[in-house]
Amino acid sequence: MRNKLTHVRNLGILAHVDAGKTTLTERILYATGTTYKRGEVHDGTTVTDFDSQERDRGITIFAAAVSCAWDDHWINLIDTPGHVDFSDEVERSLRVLDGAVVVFDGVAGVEPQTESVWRQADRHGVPRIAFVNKMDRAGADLDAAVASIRERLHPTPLVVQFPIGQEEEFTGVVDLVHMRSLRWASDTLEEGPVPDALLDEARRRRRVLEESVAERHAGALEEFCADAAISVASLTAALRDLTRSGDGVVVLCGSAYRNRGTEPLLTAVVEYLPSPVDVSPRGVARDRPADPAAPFAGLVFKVVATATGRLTYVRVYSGTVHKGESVLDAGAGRTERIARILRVHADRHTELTEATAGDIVALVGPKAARVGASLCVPSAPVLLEPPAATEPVVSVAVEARRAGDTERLATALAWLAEEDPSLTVRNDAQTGQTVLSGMGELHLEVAVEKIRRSRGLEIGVGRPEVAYRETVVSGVSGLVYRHVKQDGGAGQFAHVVLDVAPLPAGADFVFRSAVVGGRVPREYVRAVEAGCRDALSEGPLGGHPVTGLAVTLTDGATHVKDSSELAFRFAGRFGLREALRASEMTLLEPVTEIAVTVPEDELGGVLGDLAMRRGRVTASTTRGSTVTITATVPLSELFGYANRLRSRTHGRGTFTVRPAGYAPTPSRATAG
Ligand SMILES: Nc1nc2c(ncn2[C@@H]2O[C@H](COP(=O)(O)OP(=O)(O)OP(=O)(O)O)[C@@H](O)[C@H]2O)c(=O)[nH]1
Ligand SMILES: [Mg+2]
Repeated sequence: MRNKLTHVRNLGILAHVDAGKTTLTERILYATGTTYKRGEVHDGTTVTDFDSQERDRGITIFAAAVSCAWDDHWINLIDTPGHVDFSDEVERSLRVLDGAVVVFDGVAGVEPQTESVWRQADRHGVPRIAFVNKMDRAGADLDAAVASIRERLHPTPLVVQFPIGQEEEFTGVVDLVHMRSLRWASDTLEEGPVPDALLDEARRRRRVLEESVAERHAGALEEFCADAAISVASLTAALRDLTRSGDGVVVLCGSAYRNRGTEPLLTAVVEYLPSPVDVSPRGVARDRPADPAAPFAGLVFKVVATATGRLTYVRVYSGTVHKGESVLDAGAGRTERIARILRVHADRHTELTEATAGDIVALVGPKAARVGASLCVPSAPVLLEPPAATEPVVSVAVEARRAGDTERLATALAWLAEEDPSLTVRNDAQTGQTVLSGMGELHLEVAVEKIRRSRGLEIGVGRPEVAYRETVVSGVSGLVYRHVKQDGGAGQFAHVVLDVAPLPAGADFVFRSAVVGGRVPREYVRAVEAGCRDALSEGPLGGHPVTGLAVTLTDGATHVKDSSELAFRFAGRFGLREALRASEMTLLEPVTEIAVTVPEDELGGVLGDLAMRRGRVTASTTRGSTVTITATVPLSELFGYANRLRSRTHGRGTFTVRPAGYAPTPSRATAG
């Protein structure tokens, strides 16, 4: 069964923090007979939240892989974290998945981080199914959730179910494709006819579904016009096509916690989401199909240190790899030996003798292959597109409390950064401190705690600081820079004239050449551009990275003997450095969009506090007696906000944050 590629599904579970991803994963494992008891997040007993910090904090931090079988299909599933600080972990998973189930809170609808992961999935072209969860909660409303999906995420929702009963009484769903009821009595699923009382509603909703499908699917439209209805087979086929093309999103509902809705969701995964043969991996040549007989190629998307040793997680895209073989890390040009191949089940593993196209496995043996590495047969190397890494925005200084531990801490930090490319470690030349940078306060806190727990080190941690950038407010034109060394021996001669101008917010760097008459040969122009990029790493205000500028090379001169690419690269670098010193620059700081939900009576205090944190309120929505405030707040002002909000609202307020780019700092921050 496992080898039939069309019967494999590689999917991720994605959503905002707390939507119920881990609980749903737990129920999927239970429904498929993979586990025999149902774990709970709040008891710290789930399969995929196995890390001690995940259990203590009640949130997912690391993406965990599990596999299960359903209806003659093999499903490899990755439970991802929902907290924004771990969005790089989601990005790495999305890179190797063929489909996803996006979980929505039936009360809250689309939440900020769901919107972010939705966009991530859009970028990767990953087909999705929507699961509106928590239908047992007071205030859960499928139609409202679907409306928010339509408004905020812009797909065409194809709603194939509606709930039977609300809150405590939520006992099942009407399946609009097969026009039947599915009810759960304790843990068993009972199929039956649509209850009389719901028949009209079911017919109306089926009609809406048929119309939405017919509008977007030529085959279904033809049938709809001819017969004024669409058969079950055609409807299913059309839903599959629309899901895979991204023209529609099938919506189901249920309650993971109460174990309602899992089985139909699994059936939808098998019916609608693509198999490895239906998707083309980016970067793989056409002659490298998802076929076990093709030459082997796979992408490393996760590296973890465990008691078993270094585990290298690989998505196999083509061919077959066997235990004991040597493979090529194509980017690094290094050969790695595969000692063992493991099927991963969260923190447990089973040994395999081979892995084939479509598989997600962990390898033991590779010593140096990093996240993003392409592994392949040495005779047919191929480079696969690595997952994108995000620039860290928050840093803390870390030091070993015991002088003798410095070396061990350095080793542990290096390991962390290898496992998680969104963490970086560097030594600050000025202060001599070791600086750990990451995506947010929680990200760094988790990282440090991980070292404490796994290595038993005592670590001192400094105050968090944000990563500033610099940008051009008004530039210069006609800046002349001459790089000349002609004092005997091989000389250097490069002469450039540069214009510098600001770009609109969000744009990074543009380089143009306006040199006429071949006064600077093309290879030297490229060298000037490379030099300018070198100069962007340290701005004149405080040595921060420079962004948001256009540089134009307007003129230059060469020397017959002494000009070289190196000389022009220097000229570009020092020329732009001088131009930036002459330009009006400003400091940029990372800003976030924060959504705070509080009871109405706490609103005043929360607004006052946000104002003190330089927050700018952009929206406010009231729902019953709670208010949600959306505001733009500099990241540096949000350190410690979680505790502050908790104490101010006596634990009744919640908030979510997501990155909103960079904005100019007020002058007081510039001074510091
Ligand atoms: N009432 C209700 N609660 C649920 C349901 N599903 C999950 N929960 C609860 O919601 C909380 C969060 O669930 P998780 O499964 O940890 O959510 P998650 O999406 O994995 O969260 P992160 O991994 O931290 O992003 C837990 O307390 C669950 O018991 C549901 O269907 N109904
Ligand atoms: Mg989770």
